[in-house]
Amino acid sequence: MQGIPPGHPRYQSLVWRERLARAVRDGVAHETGLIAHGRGEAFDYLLGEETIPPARAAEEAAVAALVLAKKPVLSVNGNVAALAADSCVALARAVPLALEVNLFHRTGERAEKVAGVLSDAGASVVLGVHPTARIPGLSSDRGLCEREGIFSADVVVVPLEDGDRCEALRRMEKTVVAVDLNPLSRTSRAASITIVDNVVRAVPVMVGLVPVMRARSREDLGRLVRGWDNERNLAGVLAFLSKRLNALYG
Ligand code: PTJ
Repeated sequence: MQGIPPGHPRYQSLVWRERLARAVRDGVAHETGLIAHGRGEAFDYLLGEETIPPARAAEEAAVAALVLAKKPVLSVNGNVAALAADSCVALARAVPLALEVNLFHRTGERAEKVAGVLSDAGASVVLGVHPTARIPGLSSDRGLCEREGIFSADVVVVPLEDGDRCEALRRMEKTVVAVDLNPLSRTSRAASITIVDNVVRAVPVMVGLVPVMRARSREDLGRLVRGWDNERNLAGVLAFLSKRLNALYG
């Protein structure tokens, strides 16, 4: 990326920042998306900026749920479009699943821009620009969705989510897969399967796992999803974190 020396020790992190800053300038990401990104960066730093074993296990369970799903949908906001549009489109093709724009700070113009980023990345259909339904019990614009998309989906992937919609989707008895670097967030605790990993790593890993999971029997995948203990996995993330931090200056 222009102006960032490739040899810089924090090169990749600076590239993601620059990408997000540009997305804000272009009206794709909301300005508060920069704050959300900073919080994510801090957690990622603590995790060692890698996909840790409990995250990998959650990614496997999530892909198993997607492969078994009748109507899976991936929800895309401004930050996700800025950071992971290509891999979201790749996941949409691999599973296959529907892509739906869903914004907290919603304007019609930004919804169209986010859809435009996904189309430029190769998506043929993007839902959510013209919402036709509302998630019950959710008064924010996050509640606006498409009847043929998130509203009637059985599995919904929600990267960088807020707790309210995650809880509302669970009340609708959907399987909710969250991607959130903060293992303590309300979203992380409310989701059915929480992937504590950076969306820039998590989605490509999930794309790679689709053929792996498809090779397993449906009974085997069903056992994996039914037996998933999200609280236990989050405890595993926290145990990993404390062990890592204690070992740093141990
Ligand atoms: O585009 P909009 O209008 O829908 O707005 C999107 C933001 C991100 C601004 C909105 O969803 C928001 O305010 O999110 P929160 O409530 O700040 O939550 C974001 C969560 O995602 C936090 O727990 C962060 O730690 C986490 N997070 C931030 N960056 C990443 C991340 N998780 C995974 N990968 C990241 N790159």
